[in-house]
Amino acid sequence: MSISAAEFGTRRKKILDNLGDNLFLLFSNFEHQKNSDVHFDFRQDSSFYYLTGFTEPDSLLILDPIGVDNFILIVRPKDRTKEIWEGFRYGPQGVVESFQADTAWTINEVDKVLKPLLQSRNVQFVSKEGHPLNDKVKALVGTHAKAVVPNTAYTELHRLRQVKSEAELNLMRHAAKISSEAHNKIMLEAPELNSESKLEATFKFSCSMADARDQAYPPIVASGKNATCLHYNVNNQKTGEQDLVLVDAGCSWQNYASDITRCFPAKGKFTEEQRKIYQAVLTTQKKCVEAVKPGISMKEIHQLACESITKELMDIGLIKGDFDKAIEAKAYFEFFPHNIGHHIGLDVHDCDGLSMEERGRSDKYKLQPGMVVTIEPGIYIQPDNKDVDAKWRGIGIRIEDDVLVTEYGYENLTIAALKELSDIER
Ligand SMILES: [Mn+2]
Repeated sequence: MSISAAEFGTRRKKILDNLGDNLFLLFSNFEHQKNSDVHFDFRQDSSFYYLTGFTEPDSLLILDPIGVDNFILIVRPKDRTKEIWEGFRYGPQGVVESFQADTAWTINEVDKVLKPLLQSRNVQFVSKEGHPLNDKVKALVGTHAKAVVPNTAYTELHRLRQVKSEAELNLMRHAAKISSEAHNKIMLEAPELNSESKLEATFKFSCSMADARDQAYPPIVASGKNATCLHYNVNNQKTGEQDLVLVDAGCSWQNYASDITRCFPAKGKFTEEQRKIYQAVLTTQKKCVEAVKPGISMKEIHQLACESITKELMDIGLIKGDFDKAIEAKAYFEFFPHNIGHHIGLDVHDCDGLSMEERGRSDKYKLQPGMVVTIEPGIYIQPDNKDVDAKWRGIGIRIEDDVLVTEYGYENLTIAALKELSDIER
């Protein structure tokens, strides 16, 4: 199970066909220092990976629609000493043989390769501060190219990445399955574990034992009132007897992400208040998942979530007054301050051409078959919310699944992760 060389080729062809006579340049990621000569785990740039399948740092992709060579890679040179210390490198010859590059050169030869290609050409590229070739490429483009023109290829690339192929979906299904099982395992073992750290370790252990070592993002393991902080991830507190634990975690498989949130009682039994809020979120989440189909926008699903949460919180008594007036005044926003979800793929927050603020609130894009989105409503009652009775304060609940848009509706990729109250307590 992987993306075939032919599929990587098809992706490049779609970009090449859209370039006219422009030259397209795309940097890979580069390594980031953690301390002294130690680096953070390296992860390839998603768009660079999408077009090449190549996972080494410090590289440069050149797509030239009118040249003899359409697909050119600039990569680190073979280096026996470096390879003894840091591991294997493909080198130029290796990337021609293994990644179907028409030609490849080392990063030391970038002048020689780029200069003739740039002469009186329009170029599409975005600079990447910190990449070892960034300054040099910027200078060469500035001196030799005709102009830097709008990066239409990058826009097209994002559009392509939104709609997943069957091969991509199989990788995402696999990531989703491993993460779903890891969530079930952590729920099962939770009563024996008394800290966020141990719960996080259980999740990661389960993924790694399924050979999915890479987490798509730092896991959020938030007990008690920590769950009311949306991106809590210090994960270093002891869990209390009465605490709910919110776990937002997902592994990646061959760079494709999964993203799941589940909440469960640390010791296996919901309190009355936790149960009511949980049921409100679950009802809303199921309604929103069922709304996923081609032609609907994330904004419409977000609106559905806002209305459902408002209704549920009115039934519980946490929002008072007239329904329409409450919606108009955005009374839900105090309890549900984020978007209903986002695209997911190579990036956990996958490209959709929108800013973080716009995600889930834009009518710009209708869902299409092959897109995968998260559906993740939540209700968070801040510990300092003096408008509600003290017994409600500090409850934070979110439920999140990864949902594929199909021709007629949806497929929930993470359905195996338990979310019914009775299943969780059992
Ligand atoms: Mn998410």
